[in-house]
Amino acid sequence: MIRSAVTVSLVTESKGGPFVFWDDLPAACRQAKELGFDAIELFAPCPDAVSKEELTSLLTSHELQLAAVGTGAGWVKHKLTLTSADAHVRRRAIDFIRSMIDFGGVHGAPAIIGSMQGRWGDGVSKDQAMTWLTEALNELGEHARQHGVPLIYEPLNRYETNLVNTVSAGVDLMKSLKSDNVKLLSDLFHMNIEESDLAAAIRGGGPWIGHIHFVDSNRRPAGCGHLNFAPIVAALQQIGYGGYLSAEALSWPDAPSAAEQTIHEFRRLFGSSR
Ligand code: LER
Ligand code: MN
Repeated sequence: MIRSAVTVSLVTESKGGPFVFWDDLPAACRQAKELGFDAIELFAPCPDAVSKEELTSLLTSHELQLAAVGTGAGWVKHKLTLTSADAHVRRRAIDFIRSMIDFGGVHGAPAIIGSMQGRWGDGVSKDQAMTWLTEALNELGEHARQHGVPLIYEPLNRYETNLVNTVSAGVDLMKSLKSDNVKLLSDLFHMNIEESDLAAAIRGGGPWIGHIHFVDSNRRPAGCGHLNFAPIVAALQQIGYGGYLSAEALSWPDAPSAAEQTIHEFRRLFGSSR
């Protein structure tokens, strides 16, 4: 069954970024519940930003799931990437993601590797960067297995990485891994920049797609840009997608309106068919 999620950021350095709710996790959970979301996706500065007990209590009292946790704070706060020329930085990046996998894993949620993948250049060849990325995904994918969750890897648009920009390049990377516990994230904002046909790209991603960032062309909530969602919904149904559509969108025009717009659009698109 396709389920709805809404993002919550606790990372002050990311202010202005594509997250719906900010700073106040209890208030975000209350509003997510009131609007009828199935889950939240959490962007936290570090694994001890919220204790296991507090998060369990917030999720259970609001009957919410944890859809996923982001790891981008490792980049935003500490400038760590998996493809840095500096071996010490690469190791710290892996350790940070490992700790975020454990943070989400105890709540049954996968961690997402997006901006932590970094980019090639500055003395690092593309081949070298892809080798480091592959090694990290294999190691971290197997680490996630103990929690019974996959590791989620996100292709990004060309302005954010030069490693993997499309779903099809993501599938090639997934096929090259030793670990079979890594899945792709399809973010409709990035796809709108990189794909020539979003629905065809989703069909090509098929079973490799494990998470969706549900957002419009301009990173505003779904329905506030120029994406044509009908073929995207048909493609998701065709591949039998059964994960989250998670609103990683700007808080536009404000957080409550962005969340409300997202859930209305989600219901309009999926109605009773999910
Ligand atoms: C960044 O643009 C993004 O889409 C995030 O999900 C990656 O961490
Ligand atoms: Mn995203």
